[in-house]
Amino acid sequence: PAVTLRADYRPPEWLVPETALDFDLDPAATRVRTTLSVTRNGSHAEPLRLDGAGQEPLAVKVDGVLVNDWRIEGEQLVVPLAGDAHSVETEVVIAPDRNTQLMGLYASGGNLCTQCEAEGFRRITFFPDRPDVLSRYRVRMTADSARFPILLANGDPVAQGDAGEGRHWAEWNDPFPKPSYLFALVAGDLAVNRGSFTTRSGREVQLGIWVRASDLPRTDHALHALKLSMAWDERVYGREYDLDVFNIVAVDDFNFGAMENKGLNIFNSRYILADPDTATDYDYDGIAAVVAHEYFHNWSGNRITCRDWFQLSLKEGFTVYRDQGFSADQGSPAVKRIEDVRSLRAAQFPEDAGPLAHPVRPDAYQEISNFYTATIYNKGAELIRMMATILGPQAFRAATDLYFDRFDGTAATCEDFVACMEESSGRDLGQFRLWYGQAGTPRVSASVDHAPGGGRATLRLAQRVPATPGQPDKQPMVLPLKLRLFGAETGRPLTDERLVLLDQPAETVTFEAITERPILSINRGFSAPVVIESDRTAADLAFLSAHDDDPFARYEAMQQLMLDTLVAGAIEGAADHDAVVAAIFNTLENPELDYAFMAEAVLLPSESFIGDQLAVVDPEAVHRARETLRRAIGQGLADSWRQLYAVLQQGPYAYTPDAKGKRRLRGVALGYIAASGDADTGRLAFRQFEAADNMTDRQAALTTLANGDYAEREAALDIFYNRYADNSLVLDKWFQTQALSSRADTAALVEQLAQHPDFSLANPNRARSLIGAFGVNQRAFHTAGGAGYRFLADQLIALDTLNPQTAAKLLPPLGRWRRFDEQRAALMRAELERIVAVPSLSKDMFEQASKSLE
Ligand code: HT7
Ligand code: ZN
Repeated sequence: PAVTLRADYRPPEWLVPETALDFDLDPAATRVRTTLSVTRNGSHAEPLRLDGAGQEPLAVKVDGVLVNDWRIEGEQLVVPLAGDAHSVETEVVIAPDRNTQLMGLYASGGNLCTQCEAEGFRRITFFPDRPDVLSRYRVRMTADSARFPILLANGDPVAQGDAGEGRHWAEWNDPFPKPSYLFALVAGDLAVNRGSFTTRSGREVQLGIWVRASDLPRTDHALHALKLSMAWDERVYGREYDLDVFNIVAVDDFNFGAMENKGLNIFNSRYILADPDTATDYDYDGIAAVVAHEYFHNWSGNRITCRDWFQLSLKEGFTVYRDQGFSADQGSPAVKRIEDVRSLRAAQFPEDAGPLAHPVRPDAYQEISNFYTATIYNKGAELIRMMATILGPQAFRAATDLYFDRFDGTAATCEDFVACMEESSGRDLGQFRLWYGQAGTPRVSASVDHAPGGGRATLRLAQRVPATPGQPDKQPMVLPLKLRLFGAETGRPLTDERLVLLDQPAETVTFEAITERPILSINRGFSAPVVIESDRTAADLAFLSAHDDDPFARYEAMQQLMLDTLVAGAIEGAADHDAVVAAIFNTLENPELDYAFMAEAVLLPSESFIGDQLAVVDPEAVHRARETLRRAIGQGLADSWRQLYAVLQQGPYAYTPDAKGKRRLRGVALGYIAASGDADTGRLAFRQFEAADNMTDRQAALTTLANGDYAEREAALDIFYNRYADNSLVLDKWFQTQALSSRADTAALVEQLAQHPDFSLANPNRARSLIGAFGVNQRAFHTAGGAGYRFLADQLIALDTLNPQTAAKLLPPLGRWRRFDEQRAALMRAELERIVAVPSLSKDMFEQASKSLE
């Protein structure tokens, strides 16, 4: 398969200042007439090369005259051009209703919509489909007036009218030059929730959230989040919106979360639709974060885009960093940081340690869609965060101002961004750039020496970046580590917080006037995305979990304490649980902590994360160790959980930080009550399930019931199913809850659920809710015998024929074979080999599966 190399980047041979698109929309046969004004870029004799995918040119005109000297090379349309500026017209017919890949123009729920990032535009029309060709688009759509009364595209609406014979037309004009991946149109029968926002310079922007009419009551949260995002970007980054309209359309069939098309965002409906009865607090938070993320792309992505796809993290890492800041400002920054680090560890750390590891700025790809990864997005955001930490808030803001000013209207690189950070602050980020090129999660060892009675403490730090595919040797990185010392006897801070930039393989840091044994608080706020290996004792960690003034460090100490206990339990079959139980008790009793933080702090690490700490993952041993500790916490603190469960009961539903925190902690309390094994658990959970006036409480109860062997389990699942049978987003939860169950028979149940009449691989949300959830359920997926591996491979092979992108994203659990015992590893490899051998496998799947075998 063809490999695209970063080093091969060349500027485009032809530019396209203007693009006019004329769509005659029809689900079965849509005619697309495209007129490009093209100009030669530099002096060369190359023909114009336009990317296509699957379509045939029905006609090609140059300067209005039909020509026939064009040719097809691979999937490109090659048109010889004599002069330096021409008009080139093409005509194709495409079939949106047969587009199961959901890339290009496709049908969803009777409507038509587009998805062009990364290379979907070429499935609509012939075009130089690369992000550094910026063009002004004018779009005309003609469609059946009854089936498609609403016609939307990028930019501003300019005209509309009747086309006769029951059809109508609309024209949209986007004044901002943009790459083809930001093109969008929507045609459908949609209702709108309208709002408006006045920018700080006085532009009144018409906002619209477009959904099917029955979903309209579930759009207020998204609209509110959009207004908050617009205000936040003005206040925090000085960025204003730049068009008179901003539309969002929700569709049910979508490969990703959402798409930031200029002025016309298209969303997976799960990131728009919410009401208390159908969406959890987690869903509400996710909606606000994704609405913000897509809106923020208007500057970090659209006004300044990427020169090539190797620079993807330029827009994605920065925009994730921006949406994380937004969400932190809406609620608790500490809890948000904990959530972000938890998802980094769940998705990115394993990616960085496995066969698909790649740098934040990759060097090569076969299929770019495979690079929309946790590394590009979440690790990319950590890189921006580290630069912000190193520069400090004012210098960082000055640097982003410089970046936005200097590169507005252009296609830029990660290097351009770092250079702005450097130029604006005067700091040398030469070595920091290694973060963009070296894959792998650095490991930092930290130990403190202090002679009893002495005044000096010496902190010894050493770093090591593990080898990753294609990168056997690594250079030391710059690691910004925030740290502080606390006194073991008095409990007082012995130092201020310090920012240490570890840029050598090993360094020592000394602290004077340290009069008692110091306890190290390190990587506070998770200032660097690294693994810390320290010799802190259980007592030290328990101390920090109770007294550290940095909330993240406090959480982290508790996690480490739990992890040490769980790893000992998994390896030795037994562990002392007392320190964890006592630390949790102290946390629950601390009046200074809010409920949301408490809930995060007392949750045990996931089975996968515990597995990540072992040389060879033993899924059953991990499960046993975690369940044993859960039971010890449940039983040891039974009174606390019961009391909390009662006290945290609330009146009518409210979506406020306090109410959310209470719901979260109450759900955690229910989980620990269940873990204690008390006989009334099923009844208690079922009562909550029935009495709940919101999905958060109902889902928490259902999860508890689904994980156990309760008499009420089946009834709850049936009631839930019947109540929400016509709501596909909630049915996704029904599938997902069962696929994530910790029960021993989950693998068999998931196989049955794949035969359920409501299960379909054609809808990515549904596929992810069952197949994706099963893949990350360590115990179920790795059930001895390999049935889970076979099932996943079968599903992926089937899904690949419909939607290769979604299939390829669900493959990584099979690629983790090196982490398991020989028997499991052989079974996993066999399934990967079976996948690779499938004739006509997509390049998406081939790349993921073949790399996973290497
Ligand atoms: N920038 C968007 C990426 C995206 C995407 C990528 C591949 C296939 C389908 C897709 N839909 C959206 C989303 C974002 O990061 O905001
Ligand atoms: Zn994004």
